[in-house]
Amino acid sequence: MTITQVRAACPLDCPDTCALLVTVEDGVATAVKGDPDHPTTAGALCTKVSRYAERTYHEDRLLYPLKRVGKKGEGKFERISWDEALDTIAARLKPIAARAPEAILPYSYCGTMGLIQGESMSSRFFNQIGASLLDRTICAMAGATGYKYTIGGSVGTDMEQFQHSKLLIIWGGNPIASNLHFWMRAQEAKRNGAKLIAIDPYRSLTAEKCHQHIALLPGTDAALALGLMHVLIKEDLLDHEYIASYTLGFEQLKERAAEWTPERTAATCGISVDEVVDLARLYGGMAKAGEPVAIRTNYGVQRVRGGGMAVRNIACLPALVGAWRHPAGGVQLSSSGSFPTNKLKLQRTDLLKKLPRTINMSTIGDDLLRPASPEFGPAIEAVIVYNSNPLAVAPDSDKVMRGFLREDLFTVVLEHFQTDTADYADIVLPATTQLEHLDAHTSYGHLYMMANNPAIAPMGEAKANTEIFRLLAARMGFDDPCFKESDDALAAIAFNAQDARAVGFDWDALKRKGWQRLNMPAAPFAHGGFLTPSGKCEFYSARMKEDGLDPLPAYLPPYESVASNPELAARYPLAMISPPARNFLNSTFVNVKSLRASEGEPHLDIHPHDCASRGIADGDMVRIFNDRGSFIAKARVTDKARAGLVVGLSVWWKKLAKDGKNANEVTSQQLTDMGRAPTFYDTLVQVERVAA
Ligand SMILES: Nc1nc2c(c(=O)[nH]1)N[C@H]1C(S)=C(S)[C@@H](COP(=O)(O)OP(=O)(O)OC[C@H]3O[C@@H](n4cnc5c(=O)[nH]c(N)nc54)[C@H](O)[C@@H]3O)O[C@H]1N2
Ligand SMILES: Nc1nc2c(c(=O)[nH]1)N[C@H]1C(S)=C(S)[C@@H](COP(=O)(O)OP(=O)(O)OC[C@H]3O[C@@H](n4cnc5c(=O)[nH]c(N)nc54)[C@H](O)[C@@H]3O)O[C@H]1N2
Ligand SMILES: [Mo]
Repeated sequence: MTITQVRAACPLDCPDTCALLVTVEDGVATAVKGDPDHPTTAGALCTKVSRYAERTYHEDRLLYPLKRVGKKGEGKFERISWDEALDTIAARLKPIAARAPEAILPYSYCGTMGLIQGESMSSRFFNQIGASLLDRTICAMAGATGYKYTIGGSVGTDMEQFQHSKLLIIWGGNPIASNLHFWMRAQEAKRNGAKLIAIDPYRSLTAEKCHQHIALLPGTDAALALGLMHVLIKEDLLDHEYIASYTLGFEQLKERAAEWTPERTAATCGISVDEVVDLARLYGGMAKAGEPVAIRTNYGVQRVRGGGMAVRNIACLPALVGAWRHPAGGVQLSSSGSFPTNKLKLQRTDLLKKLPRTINMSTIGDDLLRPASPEFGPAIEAVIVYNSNPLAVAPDSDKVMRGFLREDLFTVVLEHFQTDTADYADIVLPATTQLEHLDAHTSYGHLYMMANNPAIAPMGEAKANTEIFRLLAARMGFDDPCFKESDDALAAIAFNAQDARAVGFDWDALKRKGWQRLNMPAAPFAHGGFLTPSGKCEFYSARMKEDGLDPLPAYLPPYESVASNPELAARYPLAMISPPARNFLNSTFVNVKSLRASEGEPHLDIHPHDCASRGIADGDMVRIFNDRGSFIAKARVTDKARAGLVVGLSVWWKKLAKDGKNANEVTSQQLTDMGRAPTFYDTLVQVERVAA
């Protein structure tokens, strides 16, 4: 027997991007472990990725190309050859490409975060066609945009420093579930005497383990940040020197913050005046005493109408108190902007003959149903889905489903499994998993370039995304040499070796080592150097003004809340959020039995007050509904959800739920204030008991 260890990287959409060691025995992957030498992975993996081999060898893996023989959505398919699949696709796409290339739409997101199996050969293919561009907004665009206006780019506190923080504010994130290796460092900080505070409408697994939990109303974080600024300024808990040297617009900010008294803030956020004042005093007071104070903010705050502004306001706080001076101070939203990637070369944007229209992935429901018009352009006639499961993850799911049901729509899905989306495909193509293909990775939590070596041969007739698009390009008659480049050749240009941060990047060396740290200072903004046009932390943003936004930190109430929309709340009085479940990764892993068993079945956490009037008891089946749709879940009566809030951990595969539906039946296609992102956590619903 030959046993080898292969260096790999976790492909999942999670900030941790772990370094993996895959044990291969006679060509079979028998174990997936965390690399003990990689500083952030530190030998530990989440339960999901420990089961990655189980997922790869799952009995339901798609192993052959399939064509649909039943109705759309029915899930009846028949095996075909690769030749038949590729010929069919090319025959359908060619006439559309010749007549109205923008009627072709790629739909992809982060099933893999890989630079190679994500958007490289695929983008080249769609650029050559001149297909519609996809605005990939579904996750992080609101917050990234708000952060960019303020800080200049997705750069923040180095994850490897958080264990030295003395105050850690975990703001709109549930790291025990979704950022485990940050949480390990937060635990270390706690053992070193740090105070941990969670700001979250829900007592998540993480909030439960913090010293303090501030349970504000969803979508009110921007107001809380303004209230904190008010107290910091009023009580002079400021770093005047830092403000004078490295920030822009303090005088205007001061005026704006003056409007946000603790009383107004507390009323807006549904918390106490003391919670506002005490948090500001602790944060500003510790910073003034020279202690490192850090904020780990995450995407939970930005899935609401004012989500961009919420992140922007939070990102202003460290500069006010000079927290950036310390490596273990500041704020982290994402580290993705630290990586000098070569996306233009990977994606060959220059292949575009003219700039096509852009379709927002978050409004795919409406857009698939839109007829041709001068404003919209041609109706969408063909969708190629890869690395995504829109039927489960996109908002306003009934419309998404009706879109994909269109008889005249040609749909191709590249997948590992027969997902909810694959059920609507005309052609399904089997894709390889991370154990079977090569890739290069960045991270949005840490600062390491990562390599993923294939550990095993492709299962069945599965092919890597890149190979599928190479074959399709050949069938379409594309002869640019870029369609012949190998995955290794692509990976070799993934990072810009001329950039000081990636200096010395060499793909062969990275493949051998598995990971390499970027050259980044431990405290990125200790001496200013913000990535904004002014080089300062912009309390006042001229770019926001140009973009038609309030140039100062502001508060935009949710579209749907009791306070902001009383008419709607009269019918649908409960706010609903649907954050990630610990044992799933969005909709990935829902079909892995052991992980699904840990989650049980779709649940709805609901406060005892909200149950009493509705006659709901723990364990009852309830229907959650609004004008957009409904789904069924089992009620868990608990004060983890504050009164007026219900929580349905997500994202379930619809076809594995009793009613064939999930939380996105009730979420809306309204977009955020900036970044054109979805508002998953800006949803009013009613809940009723259903007969067993
Ligand atoms: N296990 C697991 N890990 C994951 C994922 C997964 O599905 N499962 N998904 C991955 C992906 S794609 C992402 S983007 C990240 C997301 O990870 P996080 O950014 O951590 O985001 P969420 O888990 O969506 O939300 C975190 C918390 O925000 C809270 N929240 C909801 N609304 C609000 C609000 O208005 N204000 C505040 N302050 N808090 C609010 C929720 O209750 C939740 O506890 O995690 C990644 N990691
Ligand atoms: N209600 C609600 N909805 C949400 C969210 C929420 O919090 N609440 N979170 C949102 C967020 S943050 C995000 S990021 C999106 C995530 O949305 P998606 O990016 O669509 O994520 P997944 O649901 O994990 O689906 C990814 C699919 O890609 C497939 N895949 C993985 N690797 C490969 C590969 O190499 N090749 C191919 N062809 N396929 C591959 C997987 O099998 C999986 O089915 O969901 C969003 N939807
Ligand atoms: Mo995400």
